[in-house]
Amino acid sequence: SPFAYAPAPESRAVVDIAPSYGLFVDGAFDAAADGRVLKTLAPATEEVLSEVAHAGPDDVERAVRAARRAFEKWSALPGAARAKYLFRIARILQERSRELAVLETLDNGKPIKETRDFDVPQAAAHFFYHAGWADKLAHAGLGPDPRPLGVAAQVVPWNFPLLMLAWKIAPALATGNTVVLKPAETTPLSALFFADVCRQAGLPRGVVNILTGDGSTGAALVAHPDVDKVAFTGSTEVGKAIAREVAGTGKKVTLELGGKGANIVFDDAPVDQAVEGIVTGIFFNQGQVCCAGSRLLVQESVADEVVESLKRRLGTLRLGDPLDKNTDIGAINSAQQLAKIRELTGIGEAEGAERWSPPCELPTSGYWFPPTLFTGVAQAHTVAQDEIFGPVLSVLTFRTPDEAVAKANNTPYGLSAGVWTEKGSRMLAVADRLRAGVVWANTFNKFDPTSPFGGYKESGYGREGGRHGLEAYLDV
Ligand code: TXE
Repeated sequence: SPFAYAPAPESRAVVDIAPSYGLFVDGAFDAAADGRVLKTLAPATEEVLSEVAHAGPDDVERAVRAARRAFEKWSALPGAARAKYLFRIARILQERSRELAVLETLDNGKPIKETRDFDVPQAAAHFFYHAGWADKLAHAGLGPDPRPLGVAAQVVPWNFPLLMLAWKIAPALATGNTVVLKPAETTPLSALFFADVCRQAGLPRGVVNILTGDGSTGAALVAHPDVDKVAFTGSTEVGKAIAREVAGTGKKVTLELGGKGANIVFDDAPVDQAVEGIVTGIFFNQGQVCCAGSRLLVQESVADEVVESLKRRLGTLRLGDPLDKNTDIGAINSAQQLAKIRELTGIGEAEGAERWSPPCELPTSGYWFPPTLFTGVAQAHTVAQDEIFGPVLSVLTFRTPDEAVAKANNTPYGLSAGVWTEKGSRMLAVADRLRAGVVWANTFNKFDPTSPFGGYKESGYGREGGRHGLEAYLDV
């Protein structure tokens, strides 16, 4: 057929991946003190991409010391001087965006159109935005002379490796803090690329240090006595362990944890537009998004129409090679995450919810899961309560706005929600009663560095982005 699908793969040759990488401490790349390494795979193929150093306690010690030394000078620079470095970093991220997008797609498994159009430009946007704050902190409404905290220990997850790094490093540097950041064990490469960007920008040594490693590295970093501030994005379980660890130490902490976002669709919402928002809400990044709209709450009178339309739309999603520019659904990040998705969807079926996926061929190697809907879901079902963190949408219905609000709020989480209605008064009334850090109106998964982001309840505390995000890195 003249309309046959032609794959359009981005060239992986645009980025050089070295066979091994050291830790980035005090401006140089070095092996771990004990020589340990860990491998990082491409989740789409299970090919080993590279070997990175696995930092242990001695490396944590060295990195925190380097950050402490750098803090003296960095925090004493005029804000305008720090801004110049942040602007430079932002521009280099833009200039090297093609390399970075390919690298992130290879290491994470997400589609190139997401890394190209979202992760990398958003990361640059966070550096531009925070560069603008660096010389205006006295006007941030936080008192005349806000002070940096000192050394920030930052632990980030694998779902947005570069973007979560940007959310953490940009505000820390703008406010005069120095950083030791630990990327997730399955996605270390974009953080190491970022270390190279820091060097290229001439950032003074020790201001940013990158320790690759696993949870034990993260735990040692968080526990280090010379750390002043801990910023964590990851599982609720580890977030709680970190909160216990820092309790009583005086370290400041912000936590951005799990979610079970509700996308609430009223009967007056335009169905096609809502369906697009529902799809973006749960299938963006294979649903591995803390603020994913993983529960659809649809008004009973339009439930059948919305679900039918949603099924037709899911049939058009392309799953496959993440480097293909037409791919909508990439690979799941790790074997461990895939196992968790399989387990929870298995429980969903066993508990009696009805499971549906469009016909969809999965590649034979790599970690893959098809777009999946659960209908006939009750409030108490595991798939309505637990964060699956995969391309899996649970559909529930409601009759009245009160019922929609009650159901949306009925989880231990409170990170995100979406409301779809043409009625402005209803939009405002419902949004007001949702216990979620972000509520999107007739859209979903929209982000901007000017907006504070963060959770209620077990989704964590503190905000990242916007003016409120600065508070997490300042004493006032
Ligand atoms: O998270 P972990 P995992 C959720 C999602 C997912 C589940 C498990 O539901 O299925 O968590 O994912 C580091 N002290 N989210 O196991 O372990 C770890 O090395 C300090 C939601 O990958 O929390 C990594 O760098 N650090 C989420 C980071 O914490 C520790 C994003 C996150 O890993 C540590 C990711 C410790 N004791 C998963 N243990 C979101 N909020 O977006 C591990 N780490």
